[in-house]
Amino acid sequence: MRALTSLEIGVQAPERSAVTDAGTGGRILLVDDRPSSYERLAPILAAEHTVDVEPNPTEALFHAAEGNYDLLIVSLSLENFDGLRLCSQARSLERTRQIPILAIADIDNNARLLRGLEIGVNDYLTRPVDKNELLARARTQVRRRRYTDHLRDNVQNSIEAAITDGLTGLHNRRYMESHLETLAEQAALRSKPLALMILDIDYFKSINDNYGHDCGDDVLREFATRIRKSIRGIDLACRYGGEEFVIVMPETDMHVASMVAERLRRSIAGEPFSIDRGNKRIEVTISIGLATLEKKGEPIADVLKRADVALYRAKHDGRNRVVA
Ligand code: GH3
Ligand code: MG
Ligand code: MG
Ligand code: MG
Repeated sequence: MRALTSLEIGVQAPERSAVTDAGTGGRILLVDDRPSSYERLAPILAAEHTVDVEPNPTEALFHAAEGNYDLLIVSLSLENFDGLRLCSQARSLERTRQIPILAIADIDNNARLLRGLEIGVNDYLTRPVDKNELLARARTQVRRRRYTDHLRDNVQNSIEAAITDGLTGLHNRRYMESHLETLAEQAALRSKPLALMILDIDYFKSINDNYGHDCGDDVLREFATRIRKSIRGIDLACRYGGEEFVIVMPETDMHVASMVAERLRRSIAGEPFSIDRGNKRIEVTISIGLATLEKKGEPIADVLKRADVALYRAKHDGRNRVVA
């Protein structure tokens, strides 16, 4: 990869200026191959933003995809390349699609400007570029970019929060229930087995009573960690409620599921939980109820019900055991 030319022309990241502190200073990639042009524009922009200049459009696209830019400023009158084509490519690539583009056109290029707006250029300037107009338009695009990033992060966080159990980081019951039916349908469609287990910590109430609720929470977290370590990527684990967890295992028959459940049960009983930064060693056992999809089209709720009945028997028969 070719080094960017920003340093060659003496444009560097500005000191933290008032504008940068206010959060509007962005990272700008200026795609321009005429020294007379970028040697004037880059220093203007550098007063408020971090500016890189790239005269080569192919390189520019590469940098735009890798460089975490807030704004592309593209000269439409490049010597050896169509600036519009660059804009169009930036709009079609996944990694550059969301970066705002500010086009700079020669004044007689009206048709091309319209074409640019159709392609998805966000705003434009015509030469000769007015300093304050350049700054104002760049600032607006950077601000908008920051705002949409912020919105997107918020949406992603809310989605995460809605499907995750806050204590253990496993999926929550809602997520599990919205995916169970699909997993069952996929299994039926591909004639693959599907196993489901419900795990319940034995006498968890006494753990709370003996060590306190916070230690109880630590036990739940540690249990979740051990579950995570013992399942495959295609398995789905969730905290179903309180101290009860569900693991769904696609492409797993009863024989294999029993082995997985038994191994997990033994590993929990065999290695006391280290809680309170190792201060406490708490012995934990679990009971597991196991069931598999019996026939195509069977409602997954029936499988869940059978696993629950099996769990009840495991408890009734003395706990610390797997019942299918
Ligand atoms: P069993 O062997 O029959 O399962 O007995 P148990 O004590 O584990 O079952 P029970 O359902 O009587 O008690 C479950 C306890 O789990 C009661 C409840 O206070 C506790 N619990 C539920 N959610 C949490 C939690 O998020 N944190 C902690 N620390 N305790 C919880
Ligand atoms: Mg119970
Ligand atoms: Mg319990
Ligand atoms: Mg329970």
